[in-house]
Amino acid sequence: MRPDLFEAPDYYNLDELLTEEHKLVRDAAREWVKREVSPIIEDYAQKAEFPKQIIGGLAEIGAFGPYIPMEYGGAGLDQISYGLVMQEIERGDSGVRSTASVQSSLVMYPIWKYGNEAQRQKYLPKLASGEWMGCFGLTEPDHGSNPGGMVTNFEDKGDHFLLNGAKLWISNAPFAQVAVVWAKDENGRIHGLIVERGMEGFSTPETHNKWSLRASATGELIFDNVKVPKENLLPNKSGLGAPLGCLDSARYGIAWGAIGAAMDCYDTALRYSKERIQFDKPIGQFQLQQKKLAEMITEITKAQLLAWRLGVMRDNGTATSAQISMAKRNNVDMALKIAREARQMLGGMGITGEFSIMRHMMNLESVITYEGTHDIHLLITGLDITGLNAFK
Ligand code: TGC
Ligand code: FAD
Repeated sequence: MRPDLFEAPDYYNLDELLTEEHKLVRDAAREWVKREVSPIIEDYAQKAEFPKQIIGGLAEIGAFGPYIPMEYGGAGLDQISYGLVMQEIERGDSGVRSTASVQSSLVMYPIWKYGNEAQRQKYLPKLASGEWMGCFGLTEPDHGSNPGGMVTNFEDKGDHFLLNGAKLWISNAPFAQVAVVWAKDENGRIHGLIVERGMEGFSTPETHNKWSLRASATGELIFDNVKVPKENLLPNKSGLGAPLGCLDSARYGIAWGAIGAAMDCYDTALRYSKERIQFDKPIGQFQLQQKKLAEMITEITKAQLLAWRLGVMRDNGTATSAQISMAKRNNVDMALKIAREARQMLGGMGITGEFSIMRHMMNLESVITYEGTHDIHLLITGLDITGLNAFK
């Protein structure tokens, strides 16, 4: 891959909406991605391997639990800072952002919000430092968009729970020490259980042959009569709303992250359009190429404003789940369209690993599917504005 010459577009001077702390956090993450991710990521994506050596660096830039209080090892930042960190990481690679999203929003968040003090003390500091990595098991082979139908279940055996079932498409599963697993009790009520690597009957086979998120490890979680200690049940929230509450936090981060991928594609195409000569002119001089670039920066700017406003509402506690769905859906779709256009602007070079665009494009096919598909988020908006439920 070529040297990382990324310059972040800020067409509407949106930096003026950020505090000094936001910019410090953002710039530290940006520098780290340039130094530690860009030089290696293409190679790891080609090898279909997660670069484990960056775990310590991710922890240092506050990517593991950005908004988790410092007393538990988190960075204690606000939601805008959290979003900016996700934006910068995904500028490097969506798979690396996935690892951070899962650790923060899907593992640390439920332990912090739904766990008891002993669970917080035991798990959060180790997860914040990256000493332990986590994964989140909600999706099952037969229950993706409708997780409420899950069949993974546990029985109360007196001194422990007995867990059975399987989860599919689980980010970080192949190497995670800790899994937050959603399963039904004997009454069909959904609860979160903390399952640890090494428990008998628990295995995590890796999913191979992905053309997307190749630098992120994905796998299954298989529970074959796993004895889970009773103290590993998350006591403070149950029902489908518990895992969906975690998804709100992760989807918000993705709304920012997708902007990073889009910015990288736009910046690459813009630079290429000034350097590539055809018909004795830089291709950027042709109206068709200018149309593509002008539409890209317009869409990026709109997405930046949407994410920033959502962050403000998250910080003052007024953002709704439906508003988060709108931002996740819009911004990922925006990024995917920009990746496709940018790839065309590079002609044949656009399909190679010399440039990041094709990798972003393939990654975004997962991002538009996970954390609720493009269709599901549209139906959530539809329900919110009409009051009529397409899922029932
Ligand atoms: P429904 O009856 O609407 O809701 C059940 C209960 O949940 C509450 N609720 C929420 N609570 C918090 N946050 C949200 N976003 C919530 N949405 C709903 C709701 O109020 C209700 O509470 P209660 O107290 O009345 O019981 O549920 P439904 O079965 O009709 O399903 C609704 C639907 C389709 C929107 C939902 O199930 C959904 O979002 N499906 C998409 C599934 C999904 O997003 N899976 C993601 C898996 S994790 C993942 O992809 C990680 S990728 C990680 C990475 O690598 O970055
Ligand atoms: P399905 O639910 O089978 O959907 C298939 C199609 O039907 C989609 O187009 C969908 O939009 C459409 N559809 C479904 N229902 C409706 C409806 N009511 N109306 C209209 N259209 C509908 N899950 C986890 O729990 N943890 C993870 O860490 C995780 N990581 C992932 C990593 C990757 C790389 C991928 C690809 C997925 C990951 N997932 C994870 C799973 C992800 O959340 C699911 O793939 C997603 O929710 C969709 O479920 P599904 O794949 O079963 O598709």
